[in-house]
Parts: sequence; C-alpha cells; structure tokens
Amino acid sequence: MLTYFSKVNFSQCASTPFICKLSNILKSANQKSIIVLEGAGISVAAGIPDFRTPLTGLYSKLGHLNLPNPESIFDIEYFSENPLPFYQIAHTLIPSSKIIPTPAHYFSKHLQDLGLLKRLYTQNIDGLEHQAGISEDLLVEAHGNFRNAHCIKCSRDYPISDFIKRINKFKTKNGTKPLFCKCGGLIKPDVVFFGESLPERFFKLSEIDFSNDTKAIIVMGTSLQVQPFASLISYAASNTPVFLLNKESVEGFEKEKNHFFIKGDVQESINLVSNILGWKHK
Ligand code: CNA
Repeated sequence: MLTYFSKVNFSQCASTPFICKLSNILKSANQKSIIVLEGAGISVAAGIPDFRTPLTGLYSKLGHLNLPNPESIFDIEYFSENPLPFYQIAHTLIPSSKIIPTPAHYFSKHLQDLGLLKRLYTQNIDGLEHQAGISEDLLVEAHGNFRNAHCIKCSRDYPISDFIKRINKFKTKNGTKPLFCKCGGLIKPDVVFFGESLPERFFKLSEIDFSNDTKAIIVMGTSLQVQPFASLISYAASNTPVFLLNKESVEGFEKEKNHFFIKGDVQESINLVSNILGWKHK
C-alpha cells in the first residue's frame, strides 16, 4: 500500500526525463484527471504470466493442446466446440489467495485515494485491481473477471465456485468433463473471449472519459494488441500526454507527439515515480 512519505525529490530526474515529466504532472494534477490503462504485464510480478512474452507468456506454453493458434484458447467459437483446452489452463489465470496486488496496482489505488483517478480501465481478468481496493465506479474490467460464471447458451448465472471445483480436477489430471448448464449450454467464467462483446460500461464510459480535462493517461504492462481496448489511447486529446510503461514499445506507439515511452520493468518505473513524489510503500 502507498502512503505519503517524504518531500518531493526531483534529483533523480536527469536520467529519467519522461518519468519526471509524469511525476510533475501528477504533482499538480486536478481531481479526477488521470486515466490508467492496464494490461497483463503489471500482474507478472504477482506470479501470473502474461500472454505474449516469449518463453514465459501463456501463449508459448500451449503447444500440448494442439490449438489452431494460441488465441483459440480464448475464442468463443472454438470454446463452444472444444471447451476442454480452456478448462485445462483456466487455473493458471485464477488468482489463488496467495497472489497479491503489485506496487503498480497500489499505485492506481493511491491515485484514487488522492482523488486524482478519473478511471482505471483494465484488460486483466485476475481481479487484482478489485483486490487492491479500486472502487467499482472507477474501475472498468474491460475483459471481465473470474468472480462469476454463466451459461453461454441461456446466460443463467452460476457461482464461480462450481467452475473452480471442476477446473481443479484438471489440475490433478482427473478431470475430463466441462461443466454444463441445465439447458445443455457450457458454463464459462465472466471473462470476455475473442468474438464476444465487451461490457456496455466500457463503451459508455470511454466515450465520456477521454476529454480535454484529462491531465495524463498512464498505460502500463500491455502490448496494445487487443481491440477495441488498444484504441482507447487514440481517443486522447492531442494535448493530453499518454505514457506507456512497458518492457518494450508497441507498434504504433510513439508516433504521436503526445506519446511518451518509459522503457523497463513497470514495477521499477512505478517505484521511481513514487520515490520522486515521496510516496512510499508501507
Ligand atoms: P500481453 O499481450 O501478454 O502483453 C503484455 C505486455 O506486458 C508485453 O508487452 C510485455 O512486454 C509487457 N510486460 C510483461 N512483464 C512486464 C513487466 N514486468 N514490466 C513491464 N512490462 C511488462 O497482454 P495484454 O494485457 O496486452 O493483452 C491483453 C489480454 C491479455 C487481455 O485479454 C487479458 O485478459 C489477457 N491476460 C490477462 C492476464 C491477467 O489478468 N493477469 C494474464 C494473461 C493474459
């Protein structure tokens, strides 16, 4: 958890100009003027692999499932015909009680506590923003979550505990059956698959949030490959700085004058910003 600690310290700025630019903006930002966009890279430090990092990402570990392509595991058409591969790997995405939010998650919570956070949009389905204490009204879980489950045919809700019981059997290699609804439809967690629509809330709020009174957009730990989420940064006004904190730059980023890439481990970059601003982890 972050808290106020000491005086603002800009002495580290010479070597990290974009980090300082971001810190300066945060220091004088108005209430509800910062938007945060998050991706799988911020949960890697919590022990949840991302998708696309070579060797460690989930997509590099699906060879044994003989999928047409790695994305098929989250494709609603493929799942409807072949649900077992998703059931087999789902336990790697559901956070256990041992998994806790990272400094990057608590950074957003601190922005919320200071009243600066306008909205946090996340692609993550691990629920760590929720666990870090981001309030429902400020949070948009664009790709859903693992807190509930439903039937893909009749939409009936099911407790996620039933689904977790079933996938835990896959963990011990005793499971061979997916979970079916009374109507015969498959039960899947409330995560958004390729081919499904994002929650209405995502479209409603993104239309109003990216206006001129946004002081900065902070994008953390994402390859910005998945649409429509990746397009959110294009809604930024041309005078709103967009900071990408990521291990690598992503295609199309840095093309605009208001794009600033902060290369490196997102947790380290966040720690630097926190140190400069005198915010300290308890
Ligand atoms: P991605 O495509 O796997 O990209 C992750 C990005 O994060 C890559 O560009 C990495 O280089 C970068 N990255 C990884 N570790 C770090 C680090 N420590 N510091 C800085 N950068 C890092 O994942 P996206 O989020 O862009 O793709 C969207 C998908 C991923 C969504 O549909 C999610 O549901 C899905 N996903 C979510 C989780 C989760 O909830 N934790 C895990 C895996 C995938």
